[in-house]
Amino acid sequence: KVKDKESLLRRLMESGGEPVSGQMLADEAGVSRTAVWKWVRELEEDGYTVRSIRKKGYVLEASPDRLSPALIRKYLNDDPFVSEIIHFESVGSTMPIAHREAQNGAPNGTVIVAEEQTEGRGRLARPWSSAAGKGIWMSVILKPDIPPHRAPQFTLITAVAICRAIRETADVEARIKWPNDLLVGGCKVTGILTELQADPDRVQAIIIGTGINVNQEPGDFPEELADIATSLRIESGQTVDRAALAASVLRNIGRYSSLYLEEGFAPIKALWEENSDTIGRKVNAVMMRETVTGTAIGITEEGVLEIRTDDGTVRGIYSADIVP
Ligand code: BT5
Repeated sequence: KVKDKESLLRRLMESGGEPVSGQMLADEAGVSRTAVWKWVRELEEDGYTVRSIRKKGYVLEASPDRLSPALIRKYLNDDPFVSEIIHFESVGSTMPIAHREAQNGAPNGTVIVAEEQTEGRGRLARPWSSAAGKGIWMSVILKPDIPPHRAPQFTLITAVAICRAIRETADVEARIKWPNDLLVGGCKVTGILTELQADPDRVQAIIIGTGINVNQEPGDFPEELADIATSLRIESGQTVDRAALAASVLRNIGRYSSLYLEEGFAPIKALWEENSDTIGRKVNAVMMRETVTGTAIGITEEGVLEIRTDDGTVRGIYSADIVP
């Protein structure tokens, strides 16, 4: 039902190019035709082109490159996972907003997405570069009924989901670097940040932050990232539709979370290992107090990375930075 500019946009998108009568929209919304016209004006201010055809109604002629909830929903095509999409032009970080929403009762599948983050962050409060209109800076709220020690597996579930979404939407093969990076050609294209609200024995909410570099060109990254970061556009040579990619990421997070909750970690583990850039490599796992050196041989059911050191012992790594 039409009730604001977002729902009006959805209606115009669904009409598939047929004019939608202003009077009909006004009646449906229980507002005046002038109010409908004001929503149309707001859409035009957001960069949409809406044509008004006399005696027939409104037609959506062009959409800007934006992560508008209506556009993401169009691509989601009735997929049941996403409950609400909250969109911002510019925020500090989507993470604290998602935490607040989760605490205030937002359901499983609530999504916070921003065109730009001015204080995007990674693990250990490291900065995450989030230029306006160039990527997918998004936090997803999940509320699975699981004990807290299983929560880190959602980083791996998300990595598998984003790999697939990137393959489907941008035709780029990304590889997973344990625990939370996706790489293309050795450069970082995506970072995942998983945070938790939990009681001692039960998860209240998992907040999954996804930072996907989509349409940056080589000169767009800050200097310190020039050699370590890449984007889907740089890798594929083509601009990627961010809304289509965001929808695919969300659909796949929904799909793989359900698979995990129904069948356990085994199917995820297999997919993860298939897409892994870490397994089989000689690595250094750098942790706060020590560095473990050896060959990465696999992940456990808990998502712990196993490294066989040179003296043959196998060490389980819960959290570290992996460097060559
Ligand atoms: C991560 O941390 O990779 C997790 C990044 C999560 C970002 C999302 S965006 C939506 C949500 N809201 C947030 O505020 N965050 C989440 P970590 O493994 O600690 O990696 C951080 C490091 O990646 C930095 O120290 C840089 O070296 C590098 N980096 C920063 N921005 C980058 C970018 N855009 N692309 C590639 N590498 C980047």
